[in-house]
Amino acid sequence: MSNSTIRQAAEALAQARSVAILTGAGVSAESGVATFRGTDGIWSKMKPEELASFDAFLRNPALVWEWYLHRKKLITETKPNPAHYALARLEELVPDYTLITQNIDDLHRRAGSRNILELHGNITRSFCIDCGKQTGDVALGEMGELPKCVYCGGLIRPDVVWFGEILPQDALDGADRAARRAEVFIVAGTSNVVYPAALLPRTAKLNGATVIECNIEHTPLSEYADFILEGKAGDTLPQLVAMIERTMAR
Ligand code: BV8
Ligand code: ZN
Repeated sequence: MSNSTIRQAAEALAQARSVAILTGAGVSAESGVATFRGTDGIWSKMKPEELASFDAFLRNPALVWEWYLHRKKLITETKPNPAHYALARLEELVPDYTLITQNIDDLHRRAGSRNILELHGNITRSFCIDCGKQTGDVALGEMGELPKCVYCGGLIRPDVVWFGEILPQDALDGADRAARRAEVFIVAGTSNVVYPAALLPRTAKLNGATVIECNIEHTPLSEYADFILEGKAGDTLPQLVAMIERTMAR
């Protein structure tokens, strides 16, 4: 990634009143949270249909819970990385800032980001499939019994959006509005293949935004991006924010 690219991207951001960001699993990769489609991605070992769908859950709730509890344990033991902190710092520099994430690992919130739209839910939350009541932490019983709702005895599921499920309407509407008004739209650490999240950068572009892509490889969005910051988000995002602070200080 050339210095001039990052400097021009920083200039665009320093002048922007309204900025939106879409993050994916790549932003959490340096925290040790496996991505989805990379060589060591979660689903290289399993298929999404096997685990991240409501049918899969009804077919084998214990297996799906085992997978989520395993991921939840890994996520609890990890911590935000410089990419998360850079995005939390950027929020302090920009008047109108929206962080839209596909990630369910809660690391943006733990890094101090505040205006977060979670498109695919959050692994730290669960709810009852019968009465909808939210529940906090859950665990499988000693004998592997499934977590049941204290209010109605219904089965509890992770509060994440599975394939074939609609996204939370308020988060999606908020993300669409943020994309439409953004002067700069940053897409960081996502393969841009999961819809409808992958529509957001295109919506921003169509509405006149400057699009900045941060990734270690090219994606289907790259041809639309105005600036491509090639490299690890844990390196490129802190450099970008430092450059913006220098630009603003001038
Ligand atoms: C819906 C929660 C409909 C669970 C997730 C055919 C064409 C188009 C669409 C579809 C289709 N068939 C089906 C669909 C719809 C489907 C979809 O998009 N499928 C795709 C796979 C083709 N979408 C859905 O089903 C959505 N719902 O459409 O509902 C509907 C409508 C009306 C009524 C009823 C239903 C629901 C989608 C949400 C699924 N849930 N997660 C969980 O996490 O367990 S998706 C899952 O993928 C994660 O949320 C993840 O975040 C997301 C996207 O993946 P990425 O984040 O991009 O991660 P990935 O590994 O792919 O990429 C990582 C990137 O980071 C890479 O580019 C890599 O290069 C880069 N990277 C790696 N390291 C670094 C890095 N970059 C920077 N620094 C690094 N260090
Ligand atoms: Zn219930």
